[in-house]
Amino acid sequence: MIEKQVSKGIISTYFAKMEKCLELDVAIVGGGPSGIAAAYYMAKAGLNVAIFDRKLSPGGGMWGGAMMFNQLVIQEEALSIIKDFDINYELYEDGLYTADSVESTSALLYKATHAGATIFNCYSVEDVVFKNNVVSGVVVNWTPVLREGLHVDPLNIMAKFVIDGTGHDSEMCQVVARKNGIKLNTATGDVIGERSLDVAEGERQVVEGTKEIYPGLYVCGMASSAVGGTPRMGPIFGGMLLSGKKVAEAIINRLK
Ligand code: 48F
Repeated sequence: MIEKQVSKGIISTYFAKMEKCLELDVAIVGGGPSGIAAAYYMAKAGLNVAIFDRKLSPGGGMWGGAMMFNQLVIQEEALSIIKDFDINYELYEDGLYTADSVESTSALLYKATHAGATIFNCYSVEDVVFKNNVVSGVVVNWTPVLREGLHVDPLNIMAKFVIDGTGHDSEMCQVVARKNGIKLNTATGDVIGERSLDVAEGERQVVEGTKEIYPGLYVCGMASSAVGGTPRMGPIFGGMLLSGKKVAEAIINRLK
């Protein structure tokens, strides 16, 4: 019966995929550009890595360009990453390039999954696993369960490292600091909150601030700006991609 085969095919392969991810090398919370770029480079290096994103369509703030004008700007320093993802680009001026935001986001998602990263959409990460004062995994639930406010317990996913790629709210940093009374690796020990816009400084500091923010927990992309108190930068995306690549390289080195 084809009807039964269709259902069984989905269920059995989905749960096989999920079981493979119950113990990860790296759990990435948030499938924005920085998290997806990180997933791609780590999967390519042979790590078992998964992204958990609460939306139906991961990609974060990359789909819409700026004010829904679906173009992006990328600076020279990040061009090699654009090339790694086979994204078409055009020179605009002064070392600045433009690309189509829909093509760019699709390319990131395609390349990351094709390289072996697993993406779980419609998953909200509501907490971390915190063992012996080390972040050791994530606690996940269906986004619709949380939206409906249903009283349903989550599942646990263990990971050698967790990356907070949740964007402007740096949700994992917030939750770790709030629930466990610990100090983060920031100037104040807390989540400082992002500063107003300064493109050049924002782009520089988002990459500089990409680091292990607490044992077991790394931060990348806008979550790095938010936790470290550095400026936002608007719709220039080189810093996000460079931040994703930097966190991938740091973790690959740790796990070598
Ligand atoms: O914000 P977002 O795009 O992350 P990013 O990689 O990139 C930022 C840029 O898009 C842009 C910018 C560039 O100049 O400023 O804003 O830092 O994507 C974050 C993703 O995380 C998901 C959310 O749905 C989005 O796709 N997310 C956030 N919190 C959670 C989450 C959570 N608790 N659980 C699961 N997914």
